[in-house]
Amino acid sequence: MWGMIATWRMALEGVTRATALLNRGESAAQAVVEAVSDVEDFPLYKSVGYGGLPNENCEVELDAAFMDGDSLVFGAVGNLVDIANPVRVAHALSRERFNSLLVGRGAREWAVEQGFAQKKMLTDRAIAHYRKRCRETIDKGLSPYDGHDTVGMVGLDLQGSMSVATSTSGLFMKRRGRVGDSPIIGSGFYCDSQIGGATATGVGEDLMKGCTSYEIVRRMAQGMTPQQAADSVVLELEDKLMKRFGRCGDLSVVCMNKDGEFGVSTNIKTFSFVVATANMAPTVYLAERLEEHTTYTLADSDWLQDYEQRIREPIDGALHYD
Ligand code: SD4
Repeated sequence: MWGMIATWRMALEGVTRATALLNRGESAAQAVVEAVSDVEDFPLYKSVGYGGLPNENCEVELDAAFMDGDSLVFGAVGNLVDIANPVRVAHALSRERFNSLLVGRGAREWAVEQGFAQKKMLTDRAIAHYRKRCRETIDKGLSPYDGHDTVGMVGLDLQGSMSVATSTSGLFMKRRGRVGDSPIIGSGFYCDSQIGGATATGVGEDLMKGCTSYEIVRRMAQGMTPQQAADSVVLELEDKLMKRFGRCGDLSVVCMNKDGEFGVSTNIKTFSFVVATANMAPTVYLAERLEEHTTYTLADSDWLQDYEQRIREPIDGALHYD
């Protein structure tokens, strides 16, 4: 059995390519790194890699991570600037004995030294979004932090090995130097091939309060199904934060166990995700919360078409897509 689950519709093309790798027996590690790299390269996905939205100083600072569920090694980068594929840097760091999590200047210096491709990651389109958001924040009082999606993927290969990878530009308009949950082991991602893997998207400041991904894997180890683990962790965290902190940001998670069974949970209106297994072609689902649990339905062709249109919509002031 092989399988893969990923956050958001934007993962579809990458997952589709990676499933061909998994199908012919390649490793879960390679599958998740290749699939996340595809998302990073696509200029119209505005929350990951090239074309990702900038921080409040209009700089694109990227976070990414990789974890191998066999050996539990991981690598992660935070605030990486102008390197084409942060997830590949994270993957390379996972092979180092020390310095597993590098941020800012140190992360960039190491990436350059290792020969990773440099690339200006700020696009005209992202600048146009930035200008628009500055106007909206002043005119309409919109939160500058709205608009953020992290790609996270869990993969299971034919050998029974599992891996997880994440990549994000973090919260739009974040403060320079801010690091979210995505490169933080246990919060944005966790994977153990003997149990399963999980990854999160949403407001990192809140996801980190629950060590969300580790907690999901821990509950799967104790016998919960992936769906029970995902829902119970998200519901309890939301409940706790509402009671003790008075508010709770967006929380969405996906997970898969070592048998290829998956789970999803969210506290937002529509959370899209992608699943593929040896028995199921890559499929986009839409998850929503009903009372105590999350349900999901197939994304229909209208939704998929709307999505295609939405990501291509012109933005005032943007001359090019990239
Ligand atoms: C962060 N969790 O940096 C990321 C952003 C994200 O959906 O996932 N948004 O906090």
